[in-house]
Amino acid sequence: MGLTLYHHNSSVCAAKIRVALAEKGLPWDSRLMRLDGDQFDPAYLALNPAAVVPTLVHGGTVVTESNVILEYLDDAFPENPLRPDDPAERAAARALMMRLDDGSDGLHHAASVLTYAIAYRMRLVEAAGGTDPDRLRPAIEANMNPKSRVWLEEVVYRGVEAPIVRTCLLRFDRLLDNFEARLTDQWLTGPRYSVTEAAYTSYMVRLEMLHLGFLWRDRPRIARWFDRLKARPSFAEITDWYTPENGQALARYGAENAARMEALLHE
Ligand SMILES: N[C@@H](CCC(=O)N[C@@H](CS)C(=O)NCC(=O)O)C(=O)O
Repeated sequence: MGLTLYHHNSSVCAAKIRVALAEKGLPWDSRLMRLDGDQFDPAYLALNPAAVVPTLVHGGTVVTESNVILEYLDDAFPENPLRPDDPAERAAARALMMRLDDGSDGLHHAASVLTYAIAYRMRLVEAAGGTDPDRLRPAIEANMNPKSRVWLEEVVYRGVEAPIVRTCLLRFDRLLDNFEARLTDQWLTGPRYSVTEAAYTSYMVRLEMLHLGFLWRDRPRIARWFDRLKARPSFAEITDWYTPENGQALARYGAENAARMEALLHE
């Protein structure tokens, strides 16, 4: 029974699964989504009614929600376990993974806000020929999932000056405080590489691509931990999938906004 993953080039939550599959040494078939409307195809909605990636299909079993997929992989394929053995460390791993989930208070949401505010909004600004809300509104309506529109409209209009951007930056700052304190050991939740690393590496990559690496400039344990993650073969499962266009947009606008983002942190 093979594994099939529906995913996307630059989706941070789909990258989590590719990393875990590589760490566990599991082969899989790729179904790459464009997320340009194909997520609403009835055949895909039957697998994932929320119309998001990732979705894992294993024989007759369909699993959605990236954190649930990570746990499913560990249960279905116990070899090379990713969850810690120790109950306290396992609980800590679960709690950290939940921080990614927690709706509009969560870190996944924060990553989306930062990505749009710094970089991806510029596609819409370019399509609209400027930042005038009356010209941007049709571009937003044509390009964005209605669910995302609720919280991203302000970010598209105001970029990094939207108040929610600072809130999301501080959310990562607090997380990294927690990481720095945990990393007295080699890994975040215990003595071996775990599901916590699989879950967070793609978010670290996104922060770095957006030139937000100043968040760990004074956090040396995080810097060393991130270097160790980069040295693992599974790291390529994040970086190799980015399209050059997405990578260039994140890097270019990240560089342009880096000084302002660092100032926001200290405001
Ligand atoms: N809680 C879900 C979040 C899934 C999610 O938001 N996926 C994003 C990509 S990272 C997506 O598919 N977005 C497409 C859209 O909003 O249209 C999970 O962890 O699987």
